[in-house]
Amino acid sequence: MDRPVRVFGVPMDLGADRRGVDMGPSAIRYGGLTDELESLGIDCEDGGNLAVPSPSQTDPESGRPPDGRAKYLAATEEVCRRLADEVAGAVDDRRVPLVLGGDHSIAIGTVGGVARDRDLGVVWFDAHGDFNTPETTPSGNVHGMSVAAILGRGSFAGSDWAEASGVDPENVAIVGLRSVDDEEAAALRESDVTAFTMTDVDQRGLPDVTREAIGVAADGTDGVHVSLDMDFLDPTEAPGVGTPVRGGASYREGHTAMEIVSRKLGRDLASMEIVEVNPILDDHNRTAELAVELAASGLGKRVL
Ligand code: 5AB
Ligand code: MN
Ligand code: MN
Ligand code: MN
Repeated sequence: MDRPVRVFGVPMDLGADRRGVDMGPSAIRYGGLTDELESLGIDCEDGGNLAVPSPSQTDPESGRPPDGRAKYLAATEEVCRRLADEVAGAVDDRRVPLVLGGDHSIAIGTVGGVARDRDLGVVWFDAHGDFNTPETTPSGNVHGMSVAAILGRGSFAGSDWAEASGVDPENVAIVGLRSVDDEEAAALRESDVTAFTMTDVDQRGLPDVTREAIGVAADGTDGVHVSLDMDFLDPTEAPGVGTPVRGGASYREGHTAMEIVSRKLGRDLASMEIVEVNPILDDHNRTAELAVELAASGLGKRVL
C-alpha cells in the first residue's frame, strides 16, 4: 500500500463479558505489527493507546437507556468520542487509521471518525451480527450492538456519538455469520444490510462472497471501512477470542478475504480495524500473530 498508516490501540473491555480483551493491542504489537508493515514498505506510525477506564472504576448502569440494557454505556460513549476524534485526525493527516481492539464496541468510535465528512461503506467480518440493540440484547454487552449503533437503530436513533450519518445500511455488508440471536436475526432480515452467513460461504465460496460484500460497501460511497472481528476465523486458528464459534473461516480463507480487500478496494480502503483478540484465552499469542498476518494481507502483502 502506498499510503501511510497510523495505528491506534484501544484497550477496551467494557463492551464484552470476558475480561482480558483489553490486552489485545499489546499482544498484536508484540506479534510484530509495525515491523511487518514496515517490511512491506508502508510508512507506519504508532499513535499509541487510548486511555480506557477499567470496569472496576466504572458504573455499568451509567448511561443505561430507559427501556433497555447496555452495560458501561456512558464510559463506552466517552471512549468512542475520543477515538472518533483521533481517527478523524489521522484521516486529516492523510493516514489510513488501523485500529486495534479491544472489544468490538470500539467500532462505533472508529466508524464515527472515518465517516465524519464522507459517505462510508462497511465490510464487517464476524461470526456474529452485532445487530442487537439495548432493547433486544440477551447480554447487555455493547460489542454485540456496534452495527446497530452505527446505523442508529433502537435507542441509538439520533445519538450523535453512535449513529454515523455517513453510513447507510445499503452500504453495510456482514460476512461469516453463524451465531445470531433470534430477535437480532429478525431485525437483520428486515433491514437493508447485506448479510452473508457461513452457509453462503460454504455454497458460493469465500472469494465470491467477499467480492460481493465489497461491491455493496463501495457502491456510491467515498470509501470503505473493514472491521475484522477475529472470531470470523475458526477457533482452531483463532482460539484467543471472547466468543468463539465453531465453523468459521480457515487460515487460508482469512488471508484470501484480506487479499481481496486489498486488491479490490485499493485506495478505496478508508480504514481497518482488528478486534476481539483476547491474549488470556490465546494459545502462545497465535491469534494475535494471525491478526498481524491478516493486517499485512489487507494492506497489500503479496506472496509474489
Ligand atoms: B462480537 C451476542 N449476540 O449480543 C450478544 O464478538 C454475542 O463483537 C455478541 O461479535 C458477540 O451478546 C459480539 C450473544
Ligand atoms: Mn463483533
Ligand atoms: Mn464476533
Ligand atoms: Mn448517505
